[in-house]
Amino acid sequence: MGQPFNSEKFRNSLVNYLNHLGYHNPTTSQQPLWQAVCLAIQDQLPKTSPKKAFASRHVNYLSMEFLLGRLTLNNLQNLGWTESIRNKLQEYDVQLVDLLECEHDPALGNGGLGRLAACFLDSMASIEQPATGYGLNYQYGLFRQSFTQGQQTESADDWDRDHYPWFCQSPIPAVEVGFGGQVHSKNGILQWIPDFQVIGKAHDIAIIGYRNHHQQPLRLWHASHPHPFNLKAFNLGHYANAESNAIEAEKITKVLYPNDNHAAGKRLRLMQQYFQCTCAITDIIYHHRQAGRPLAELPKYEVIQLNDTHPAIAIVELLRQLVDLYQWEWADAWQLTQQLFAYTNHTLMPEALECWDLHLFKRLLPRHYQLIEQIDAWFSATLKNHPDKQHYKTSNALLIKGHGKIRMANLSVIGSYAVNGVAKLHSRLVTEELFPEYAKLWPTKFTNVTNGITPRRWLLMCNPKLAELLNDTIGEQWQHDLSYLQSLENHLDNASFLQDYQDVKQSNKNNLAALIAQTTGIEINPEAMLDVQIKRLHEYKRQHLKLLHILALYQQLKTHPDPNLPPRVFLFAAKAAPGYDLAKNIIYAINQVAAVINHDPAVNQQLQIVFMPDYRVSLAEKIIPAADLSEQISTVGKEASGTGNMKLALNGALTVGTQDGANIEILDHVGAEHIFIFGQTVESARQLWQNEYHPEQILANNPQLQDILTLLKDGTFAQGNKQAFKPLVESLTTAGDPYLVLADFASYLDIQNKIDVRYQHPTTWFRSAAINTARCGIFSSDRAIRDYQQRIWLSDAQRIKG
Ligand code: CJB
Repeated sequence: MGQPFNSEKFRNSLVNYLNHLGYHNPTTSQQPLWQAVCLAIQDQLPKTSPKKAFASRHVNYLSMEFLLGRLTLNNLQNLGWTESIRNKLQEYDVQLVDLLECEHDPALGNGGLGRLAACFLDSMASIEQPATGYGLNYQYGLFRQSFTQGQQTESADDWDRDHYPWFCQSPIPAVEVGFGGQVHSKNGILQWIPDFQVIGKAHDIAIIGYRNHHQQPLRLWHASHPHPFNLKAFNLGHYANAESNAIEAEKITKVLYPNDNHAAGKRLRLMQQYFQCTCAITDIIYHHRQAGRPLAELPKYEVIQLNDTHPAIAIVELLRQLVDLYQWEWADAWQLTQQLFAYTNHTLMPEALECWDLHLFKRLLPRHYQLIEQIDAWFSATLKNHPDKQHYKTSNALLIKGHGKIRMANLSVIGSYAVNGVAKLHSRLVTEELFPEYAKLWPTKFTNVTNGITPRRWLLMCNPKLAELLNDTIGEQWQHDLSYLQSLENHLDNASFLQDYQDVKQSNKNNLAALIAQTTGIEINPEAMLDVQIKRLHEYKRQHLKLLHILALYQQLKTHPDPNLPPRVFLFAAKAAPGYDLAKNIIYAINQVAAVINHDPAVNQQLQIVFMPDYRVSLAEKIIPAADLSEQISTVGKEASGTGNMKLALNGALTVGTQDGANIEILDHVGAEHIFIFGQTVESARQLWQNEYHPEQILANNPQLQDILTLLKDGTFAQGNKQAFKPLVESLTTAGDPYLVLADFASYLDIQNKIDVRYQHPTTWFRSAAINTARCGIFSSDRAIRDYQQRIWLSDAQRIKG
């Protein structure tokens, strides 16, 4: 049930805010009007949620990233106020859709990991799992991307956090956070005296549950200096020095690191992590004590869920606060710590597993370093009677002094009572490949929770036409429990339902076609199959495999025109980390190939390529409802789960995918007839890697592949420049093709031919699409949160091992 909306109060607040912003009527320029509307809505929100008795512990979700996307429509929809506001604004001749475009996406995350955190907040508020999200209030979010002659260029993403209207006042005490300095011993008591102090201030965003009058905070911390201006230095004429402390402190929450699945190992990043964790731990303890509860009861009421290893230093910070500030015995403090933390692993990629340089760490956090040595010693002691003691110690220690490294994943496993992967396959590989020894030592610690997506944003909000069709066909219950989509199965033989389903897709494609024309100038054929690959640009995600497919079609059509080949639009959207040269070369290659193919009348009736710049949540919301085919073609074993795969399948795109991550579970649910699976299995890939994979042999035996690589090497797509795509070509050949692109090429082409055939039969195609919608209810993040409750967050006695 939605909350009651007070139209009169809204009008008064709106006028007041506009006056305050210096405008005198609601038909004023859109940006301030949007702000005033959001503030006027906030005025009607209750300041706190009604108190209820909750069975589950309070969850503290620690994440360096929350990729929220725009909040305005999401909030309106969850409150049930969209129509009221739409109508109210129409009285002033203002269209809600136009106003919503004023909101700049809060892009405080890179990709899947940050977006998952945002979906989980929505679900926790909607199913009333008490929770607080803890993160950073970055001044600049993920960079904005544009293309200059086909190459990615980046610019700073200033989302104007100081005027973001969805922040609300939070009466939370500021937190002091220290860095550097020395540890002194005084009367046998160790005392850390940092040499640089910053202040953390909290900014809350209310996360509004779906039609349940419930809201809870996402608490984002902002760093500043307690004495930002040094008058003495200024008076002496040292103008730059006068503000150097402020600059140093504010640097901490200046910008989001733009790496996805890659740890850069920078000092500032460690400062960010420590800053965030100290603020969160201090806040958690503060609220616990405010409630009159003894510290020893923390694990009875609280859980701290670590979203990957980025906030793992929180484990050591809690230990430090207990030992140093509250004078606990080390062993007691460590025992409590281990009962409080749970760790979600999101990747097996070695370059993404964070290892801190020991010297850097020790200089920045000398007290924490000592505590890490003690944890390491504790771990060694637990192995005292183990038959394979030495091997376990060397392969599992969190400190490897010989290499001068601290391994954060090891710290996370040792310091947590639960560890989970994010899809069945991934969780199996976590125990088999990443942490085999830990899994033997502590088998009950490890579990799986398959990821999920919020159906509010990823269906109800982004695909209103499909939502309406679902309401008309099966009623509205699916909005509260996505498993109700199953009842669509009863309508799959109803020709008029399938026609309506197809019409919704076509209408969404027409809308997207208009947006593509507006943003790129390319007029796509909206009747063509829309084949989309939208995700971060990474070799393991294999946008270059898609490119090879396009080149195969191009060459085939050039040499043997085939009017029966159904037209396709290949749509890419992806950002490459600014320092990831090969990923940028792949973007460049796709753009250059697009420029040639889109202008070649011999092929452009059947092949069109669009690379939409600046992929972000609000763009995903427009692409996903329109997609026919969802490309989920990662190298097996590399994509922990994927969540774009779930969003696309739910919205009726058929998946072409490898047996990787959650693709496998999508296959299990939708059935093999309604998905296109190809390529190596984890086992066959493992064998290839173990027996020295030879891509050159594949190439030698495949003339089509040779021709395609020649096209990339002979300057066809780069005005004669033969070097333009050298990094890409080398990665597939001389560099040994580590992501098995050539190994999967033939199988990929084969499945794509089958897809072409299937697409020529719309009735079968759209029946499969509707089946995907009907059978993807399981991928709701509400279900994922319930799994966390059952498998991880409930107390030991209540927990069911998954
Ligand atoms: N993931 O987005 C990131 N960044 C990382 O640094 C590590 C992993 C992704 O997390 C998603 C949420 O669990 C997964 O679906 C995805 O496979 C993984 O790459």
